Amino acid sequence: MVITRRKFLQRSSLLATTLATGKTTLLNAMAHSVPTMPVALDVSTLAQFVDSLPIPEIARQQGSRLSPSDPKLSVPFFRIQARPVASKVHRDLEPTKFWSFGSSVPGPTFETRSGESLLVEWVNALPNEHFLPVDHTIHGAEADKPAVRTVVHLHGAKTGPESDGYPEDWMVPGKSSLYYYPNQQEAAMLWYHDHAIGINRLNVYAGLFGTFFIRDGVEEALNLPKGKYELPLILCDRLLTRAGQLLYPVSPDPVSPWVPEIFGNAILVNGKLFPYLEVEPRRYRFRLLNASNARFYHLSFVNEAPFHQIGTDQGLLPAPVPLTDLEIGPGERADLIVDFAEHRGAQLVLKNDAFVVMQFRVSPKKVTDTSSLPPALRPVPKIPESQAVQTRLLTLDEYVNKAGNPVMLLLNASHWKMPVTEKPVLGSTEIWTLINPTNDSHPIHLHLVRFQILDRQPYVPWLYQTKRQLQFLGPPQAPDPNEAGWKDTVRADSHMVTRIIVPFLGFTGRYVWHCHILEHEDNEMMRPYEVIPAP
Ligand SMILES: [Cu+2]
Repeated sequence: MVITRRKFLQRSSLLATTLATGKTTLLNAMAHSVPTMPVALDVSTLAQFVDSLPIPEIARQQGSRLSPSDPKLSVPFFRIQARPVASKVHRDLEPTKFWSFGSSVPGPTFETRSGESLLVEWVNALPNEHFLPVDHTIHGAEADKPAVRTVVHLHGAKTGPESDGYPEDWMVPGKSSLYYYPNQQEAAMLWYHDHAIGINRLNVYAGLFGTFFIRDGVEEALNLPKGKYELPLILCDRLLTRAGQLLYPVSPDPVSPWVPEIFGNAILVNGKLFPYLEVEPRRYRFRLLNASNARFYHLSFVNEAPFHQIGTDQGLLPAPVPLTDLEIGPGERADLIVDFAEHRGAQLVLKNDAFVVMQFRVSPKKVTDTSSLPPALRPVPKIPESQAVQTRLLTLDEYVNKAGNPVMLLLNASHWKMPVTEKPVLGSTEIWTLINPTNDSHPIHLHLVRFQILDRQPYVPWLYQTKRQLQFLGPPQAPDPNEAGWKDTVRADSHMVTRIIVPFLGFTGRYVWHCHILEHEDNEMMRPYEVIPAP
């Protein structure tokens, strides 16, 4: 795995990272433009492992409605409100003001089965003013637009375009949208989050996200740990003030407060800082989601305890992959099995490089574990490259000002509003070749579809930028073993060409693809694409 300097810095420290990159960050903001900006919390002063890990509540069905696809059927109906909440992230901090789809952050978890559709009325019950710094120079967030807008995207879902949360389909406070999720897809951990154009980074940072599980018989037949032995671990980092409130950094330019990335001083797991979880000495299944705006995590146990990854963004891997550490980028998910049987009576600390994330307290009492970790999980037939009818070469572009600070990012040098150029045919398979000349690793997400990673290959960026010549500096590298399943978000590493193979199935219509570093996405590393009917 290639680790770029920027990525190393992202991983290596918390607040210090934003200082070390020399970009427009909190330090600049504090030094130059906002003398009254609150002081960031020194998290090392807080006691660790004093709060137990919260588990988000399960979303509660509110009756049934007629199915939009078959009016003879009625389907479960949910009504979920985005609204302000206050939630304690640590015993010794005042409640933090968030926006959430539930009573705390993350919002409620949906539990559903493959092929069982449902309806959600997403309600905007937020106030009319934003509590985080909106940048009106950013496309879609101009001063004539309402400050508070939201639209919900279910990340990883095969959903019709009218229910996919197109970034311009936002609603203002007091309005709602009825979305239909057919769930015609394999078991996986999806997640819902805000996707409003130009302010998505602020709305997700405020807390507008939650998870959505699809189950199926293949998964159930494996006898994996379930019930209280299967838990979500939702990671997000936040910059907290001494008063325990959210701080979103701003640039030194008061007209354009956008910053290219943010890194918090606090890593929250299911909304808590340094939580602990009491576990039995047996197997657990942890469904990990990186819901952070920009942070890549590099996770391991302090005692280097081994574990297995059994699934990725879009469901089960062909076979468990043994690991002692795991990298997970923004938007990605990892399905993990940790067996605590060998650790009776021990306390295992999960860390992100040098930084403590959470603690597992293993009971000394012997238990019988009836779950299994089968050697084979679900076949993932490799899509042959010959199946692709089209190959698209797409660049990931960063633009800097005279001081070398990023001011905008684009996909294929194209703004959001430019005509749609990617128009795959429904039912066809394409190869998307992501050419990354920047110093960042960008997690690229395509809506609607699942795909497989073909390879990554180092290349000479300047030759491609000046002469459109792809000269490679080494052989193509196969995806990591824990990426060799169905994905919906792929790490496009710095100075690498990353190729994915994508069957476009399910629906025709307008969707988006974008970088899942939300600061990039908002400014404008996002493009529409359109699935067109077969001729
Ligand atoms: Cu990016």
